[in-house]
Amino acid sequence: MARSGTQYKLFDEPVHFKSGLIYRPNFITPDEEEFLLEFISQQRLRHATGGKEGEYTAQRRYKHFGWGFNDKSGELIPGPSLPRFLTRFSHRIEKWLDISRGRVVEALINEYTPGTPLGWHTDREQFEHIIGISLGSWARMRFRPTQKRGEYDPKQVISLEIEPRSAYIMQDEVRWKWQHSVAATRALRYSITFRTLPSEITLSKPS
Ligand SMILES: O=C(O)CCC(=O)C(=O)O
Repeated sequence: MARSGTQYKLFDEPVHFKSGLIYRPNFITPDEEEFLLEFISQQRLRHATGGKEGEYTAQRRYKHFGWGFNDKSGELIPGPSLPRFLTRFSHRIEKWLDISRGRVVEALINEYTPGTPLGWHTDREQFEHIIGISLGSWARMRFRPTQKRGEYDPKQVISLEIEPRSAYIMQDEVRWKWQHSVAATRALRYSITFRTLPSEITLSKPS
């Protein structure tokens, strides 16, 4: 399922990669997946845009909840708490990361209709941990160290078939010094990307 020269055998135990990536199958149950998909079907999703000026529309659709950041200054902007249908999962993530309640402050629902890719990128620096939950169908997600001149040692690329109901954590190197991408999906897939506050930010009260 994961290829980087090594074949990993995945059961329900988390798989820890040296780069700081953690992959965990069956993070949520089939009933929870159904519950989330039902809520997502009630949301108005928007098409993502790309290019420097947002001049093209991507196939991927999304909806954002919680904290955001100022595009110009880059500062974090406090936002509303996550909606109730997500908090059961954000609290489970906080427990998994062993961080205090309320530190998962952002959630992004992504929709990938068949054939939708997500290009190589590193997430914006305003948030700390990145945690993704997959829903609906499989996807191939890839991770590679960021290189200045685009020269990659193919042996360093981690290619992971991420299953529905699984979760991954990006922290340490894979979070800050690597890029990740999603290959064009074969079937309809949703993901929810949760992000945590940087540890230097103190929350006055749990959200
Ligand atoms: O669909 C995924 O799991 C990846 C999402 C992602 O890379 C992002 O939201 O930045």
